[in-house]
Amino acid sequence: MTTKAPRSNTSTRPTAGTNSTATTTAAPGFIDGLLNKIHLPRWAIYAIFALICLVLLVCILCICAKCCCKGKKKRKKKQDQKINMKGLNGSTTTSLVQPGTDDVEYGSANDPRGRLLYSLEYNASRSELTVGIKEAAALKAMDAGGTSDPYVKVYILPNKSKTYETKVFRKTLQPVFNELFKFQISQPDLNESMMVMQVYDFNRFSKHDVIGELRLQLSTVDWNHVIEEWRDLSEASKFEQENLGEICFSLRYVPTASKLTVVILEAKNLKKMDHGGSSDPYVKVQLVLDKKKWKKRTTSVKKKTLNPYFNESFTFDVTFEQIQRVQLVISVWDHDKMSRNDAIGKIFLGCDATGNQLRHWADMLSNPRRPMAQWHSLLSTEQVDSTLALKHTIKIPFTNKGF
Ligand SMILES: [Ca+2]
Ligand SMILES: [Ca+2]
Repeated sequence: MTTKAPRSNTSTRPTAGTNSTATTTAAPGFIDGLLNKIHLPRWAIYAIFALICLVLLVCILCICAKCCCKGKKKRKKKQDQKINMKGLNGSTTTSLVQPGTDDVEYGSANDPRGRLLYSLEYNASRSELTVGIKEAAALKAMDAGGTSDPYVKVYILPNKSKTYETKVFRKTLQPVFNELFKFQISQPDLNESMMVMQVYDFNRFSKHDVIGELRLQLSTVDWNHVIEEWRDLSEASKFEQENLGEICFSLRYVPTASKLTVVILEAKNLKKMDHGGSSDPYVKVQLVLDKKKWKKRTTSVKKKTLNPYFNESFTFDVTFEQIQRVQLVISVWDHDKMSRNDAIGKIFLGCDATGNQLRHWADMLSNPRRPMAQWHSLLSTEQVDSTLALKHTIKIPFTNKGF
């Protein structure tokens, strides 16, 4: 304590002196006083001062940089929002993964969707039209990572009795399909029909997106030759895609216990069937064996909704032998108190199903004991019924018809 007191006295002395001297010497005097107060060597004080200046400079630079970045981010956010609004199901991640150069492409109205190589051949004596889906090129990327999982649907309008689908090719924009499909159609009908070839992007957990399509008036085709040509895909016409809605259900098969469990989970965007712009949906789960109605169960009715949530489970006894021949028919109905119930849409699964339905069925069979859930787009009842009636199931020798 005693040593400190005189020191403070000596430090005050010069400051008092500066007050009496000229103003020009006031500043150095004051600094000298301060420096004397701090018990550090001069060089250390200068170093600290320099460091403080440096820190301040860095801070100022940081603030400036942040201001600039904010402006950029805002612009980028705007771009991302643009893509999201344009994008279809599940493409939110696309915008996050690949912003920047692709933005222009997403925004433009007539963006290229790719090309399709197809062939057409008509055999008049057999009234048979053979459509070849050869390959596609430069398809539009629909998934995150800049790829698609393309497959092609082929059907004839106005009598859309049969819809064929090619295999799905994973993660490619230039699939080589090389598949042939045959339609029975008379020559007069041919001249009044239109061939539709739609390229879709398969998605495991969401609705499949149309990449593009081709429409051909068959009356304009010269049937004297086999046609084989590349054509640019155009945007799918919204007019014809009657949206009946989608349904999600899970399938589980336990071969050892011979149990097939169907869990009707939910449906969405169902077609409005009632005057109030709504429906009262319920779901019928039906098993068909050898073209005979075999077993049937029904969910509860959900009142006035187009997006019902059911989560209702149904278990059927189906042997391993039967599972290979059975058809699972799932139909969504609108309940009406006063009149007959109307069918909203239908689909069927089984070993002789096609496309998305066949995939779900195959997934179930190849993953025994595991529930496999998937979304399906509903088809018109007429279309499914005609397909079911047309089915020529391969006869497997079967001895025990105990049902
Ligand atoms: Ca996909
Ligand atoms: Ca109703």
